[in-house]
Amino acid sequence: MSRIDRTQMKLYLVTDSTNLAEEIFLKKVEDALRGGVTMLQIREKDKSTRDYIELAAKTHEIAKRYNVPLIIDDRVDVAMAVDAEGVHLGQSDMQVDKARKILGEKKIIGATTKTVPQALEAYQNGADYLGVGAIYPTTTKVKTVLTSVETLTDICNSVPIPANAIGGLNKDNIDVLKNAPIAGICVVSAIMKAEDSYEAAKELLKAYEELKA
Ligand code: TZP
Ligand code: MG
Repeated sequence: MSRIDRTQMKLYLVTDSTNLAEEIFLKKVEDALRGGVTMLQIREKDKSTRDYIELAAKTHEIAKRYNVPLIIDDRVDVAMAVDAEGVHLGQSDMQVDKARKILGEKKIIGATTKTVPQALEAYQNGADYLGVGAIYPTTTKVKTVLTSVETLTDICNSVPIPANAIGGLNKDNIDVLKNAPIAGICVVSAIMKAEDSYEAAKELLKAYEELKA
């Protein structure tokens, strides 16, 4: 059973509400969805559980209008509380098999993997997709190590589930991904920090589609 379609991974936006008023944050998310974002993850590291749930619920209402799945970063409980479409788990978060037990068969589970053994483990434990990176240095995630395009390619080829690339990506530097068998790109700053998130999403999607044409 497939909980996710490869084409939904094309342009994956991971949000960051740091320094943004809620109203501006939600507008940016909606602008990005209008611009063509195909999958959305809310990622909050500093919020209380209650505030995370409240913002996730509001974000989910918007995502539903665009028929885009909302994935919750790190937190299986928050995903359940807002009935999000899924959760994204890193190597220090809840194990994929444990999350699968809690969430059941219908929810999407994504996993961050940096090596082929991690990718195989995530797949065998029930992950639906993989996030791989950082491809370029990023200020969004501190202490992340870089992943080469070669390792990214090996990961994509090691499992039947879709994988996307993340980390410092923008419309002008994705050429390195031309031959990598990824399902899409994942960005934070390129959309969240853009003056116009609608234009930024539109241009990124166009750049990615041209790259892979
Ligand atoms: N995981 C690896 S890099 C990264 C995450 C969450 C952050 C990517 O953010 P940006 O702003 O697109 O570089
Ligand atoms: Mg995490």
